[in-house]
Amino acid sequence: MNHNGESRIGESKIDFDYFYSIRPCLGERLSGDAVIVKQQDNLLAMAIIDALGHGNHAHEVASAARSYLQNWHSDVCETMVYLHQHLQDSLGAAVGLGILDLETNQLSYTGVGNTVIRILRQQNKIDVPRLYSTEGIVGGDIRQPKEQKIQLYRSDLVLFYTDGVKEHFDPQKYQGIFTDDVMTVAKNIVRLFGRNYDDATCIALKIGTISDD
Ligand SMILES: [Mn+2]
Repeated sequence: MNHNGESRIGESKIDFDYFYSIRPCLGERLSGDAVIVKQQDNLLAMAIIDALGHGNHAHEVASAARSYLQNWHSDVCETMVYLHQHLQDSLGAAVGLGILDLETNQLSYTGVGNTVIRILRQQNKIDVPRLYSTEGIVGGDIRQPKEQKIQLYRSDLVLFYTDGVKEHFDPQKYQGIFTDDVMTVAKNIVRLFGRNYDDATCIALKIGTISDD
């Protein structure tokens, strides 16, 4: 579950570092949440999946979604629609999909259901536009997915988490959120803000150095 990534493209260089932490619901051995982070050329795809319910059955649905997403498309909405079709005979899932262009540092996002994407930016407390998921259940009932784009900058912290983590947790309640490494951040968010009676999952992605030399 520990991954570090670095990408060098042409003359420019963008580093990123990520880690994800998945903790099953109290009393369950398997999680109904799943994560995939996969780089292909200059694109980094990230998905967070929260299958309906928890336990074994949810785990199977989440695993099916995860396997399917091994072959993601560069268009987030297209990927979401295909995944929706793939999960049609299942209980369904909430899914957040992000694709980061490592040349431009632009993040495309689409989400269905109650997974959360949150971007924390430290410098000057500049407000970062919020990205939203639309209502629905992937595999059940969805509207046409909407793509949202945001420009990321060095030291931005991108968090994806499932509803087992408090949606509006206060980052101020975690002092080291901007200074700790991504492994510590992902684990601490689950530990500090997770609910015991649901699967709780967090992906922490930190944008690193961008240089043209
Ligand atoms: Mn959940």
